[in-house]
Amino acid sequence: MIRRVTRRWLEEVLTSVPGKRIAVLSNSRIADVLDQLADLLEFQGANAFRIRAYRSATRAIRNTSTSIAQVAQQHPKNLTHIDGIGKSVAEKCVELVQRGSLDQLDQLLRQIPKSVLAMLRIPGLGPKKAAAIYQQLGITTLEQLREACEAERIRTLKGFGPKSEQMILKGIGLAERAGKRIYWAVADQQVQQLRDYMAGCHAVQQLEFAGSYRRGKETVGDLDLLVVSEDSTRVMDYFGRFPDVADTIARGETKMSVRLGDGLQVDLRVVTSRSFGAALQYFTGSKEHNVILRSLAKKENLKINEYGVFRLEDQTEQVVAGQTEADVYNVLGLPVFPPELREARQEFQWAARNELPELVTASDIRGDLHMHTTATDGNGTLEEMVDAARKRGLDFVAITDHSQRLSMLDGLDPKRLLDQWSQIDQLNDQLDGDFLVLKGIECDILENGDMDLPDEVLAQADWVVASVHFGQRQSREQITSRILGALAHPFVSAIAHPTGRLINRRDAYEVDMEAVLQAASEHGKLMELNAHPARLDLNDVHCAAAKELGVPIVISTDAHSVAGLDMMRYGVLQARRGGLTASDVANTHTWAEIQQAIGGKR
Ligand code: DGT
Ligand code: CA
Ligand code: CA
Ligand code: ZN
Repeated sequence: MIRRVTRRWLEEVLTSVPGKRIAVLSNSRIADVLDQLADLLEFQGANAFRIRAYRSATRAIRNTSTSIAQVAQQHPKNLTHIDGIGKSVAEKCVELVQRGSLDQLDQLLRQIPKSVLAMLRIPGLGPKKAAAIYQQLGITTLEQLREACEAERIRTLKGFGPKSEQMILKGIGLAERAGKRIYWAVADQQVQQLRDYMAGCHAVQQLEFAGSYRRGKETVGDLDLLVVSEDSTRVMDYFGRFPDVADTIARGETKMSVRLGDGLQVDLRVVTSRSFGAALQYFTGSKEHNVILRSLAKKENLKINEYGVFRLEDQTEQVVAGQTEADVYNVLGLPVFPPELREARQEFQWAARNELPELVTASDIRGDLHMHTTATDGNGTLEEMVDAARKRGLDFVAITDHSQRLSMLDGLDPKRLLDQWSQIDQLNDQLDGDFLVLKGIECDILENGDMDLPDEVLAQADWVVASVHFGQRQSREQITSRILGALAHPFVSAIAHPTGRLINRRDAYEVDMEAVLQAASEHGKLMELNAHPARLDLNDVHCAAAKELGVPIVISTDAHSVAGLDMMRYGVLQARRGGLTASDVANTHTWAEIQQAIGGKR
């Protein structure tokens, strides 16, 4: 186990800004460090009891609401009063909080080759198995590991089989991809910091982030920063002093690339105001979109590049556009495509027919139909979640805690669910029509295709999202038929996170999405776009396919805390990439209208 993808970890993604020093170490951050220490000790073959002690301590640290950092600072002796934390772990906590690192961990990190550490990061491999591979086959790099899998040498080791080779190969792919691209939401935090910082440079006249970030792509490879200035030297000097810059990769007259502390590359280009629009258009991309644009320009006898649009007349080039992005597109007879649509999918056809969709915006959203409370694995109480949703200007929410099968998350059995629903009735009475709380449930679709709760219970819900949490490794036929079954079920309203993927962490399960969307359309059901930055499920392409079939998308935060409600905008961004308008998105409508769509009040 390197780092299981737990809900807490997913929430943490958003609070762990890469490269930023965190003033107070969060519990999950502390647990991550101790887990890493345990991993490396296990890799070295340390005493199993010691490792187990670390593991149970990290579990305890993740599960307590007491701030370990605070206790370690103020009353270090009290640390051992927390269940699961012994003397030696307590000492580690104090050291970590005081020094910001652990001496023992630093030493181990120096001893074990970097490439071996990369092996430890492969999902499903784990320290023990990695150690066996390292010691018995002498494998030290991911490349060697891949070769050994392909040559079927891994299965010669005790405890490994053909299946493990397949798993490792898949894991290598994931680990490699994970190292290269970051979640859009994490890129966004870095962008905000850079924006704030660059605003302090007087030589900067205008500034914009282009590239995949501006297009809202689910993951971002590097950041592309465009600055208008007359003094590129000053801008680049200032940029180089950004506190999180780890090293400068390259620097020229007007171009500079740096690497930030967490490995993220930022490309800076300084341009004149005359060519800002052209540069913004060019560096926003995508490359494929630009290829089409260039060929359209050529037909008009125009040339387009990052400096402007030029007309070729008698061997000379006349500038016809460049200052604004609108000029650049308009001179070619095109509308200004929203950046999210610039992927060379359908945008040019839409423009030709004058049918460019007016994309949904965050302010169109009226309700949030998937969230959890302290009744299961959420951090906010029913009242806190409702209060926070009202403060965010929503009109309605559905409370959708987990169903009983998720027993480790305290999933609700019929009795507890009905209790929660009567609390919701009372809450609605108090709210007196100002806001609507819907009685919902996130009901598991069991391995055999049955729903996790009896029909007579589901029949009383206002809103049921059905999801696959177990048996994700079943065949394409099995999983598809489970989801088709749920869609045919009279009391199911929508399918939650329909492919189960976790970006950079876990692939989507095998499912026939065409058949699923077809069935959703036939039964008048909705499909979720889960807004969590690590999910974004359905993705942009699936959303576009749903739209084609007239299947409404419901964008939901799946919030497990009050802060989780703010993830809505990440979902909206992907919906925009899928070309969805407000009317394509169910939760831009009133609850009464949504009810109509899912077949009226039952
Ligand atoms: P990323 O960074 O991998 O997430 O994706 P992008 O799209 O940000 O790609 P990047 O950073 O390599 O380049 C930024 C933009 O610059 C890209 O979207 C389009 C433009 N661009 C870069 N190289 C070329 C090229 O060779 N031809 C054309 N037409 N455009 C390019
Ligand atoms: Ca980029
Ligand atoms: Ca770039
Ligand atoms: Zn959920």
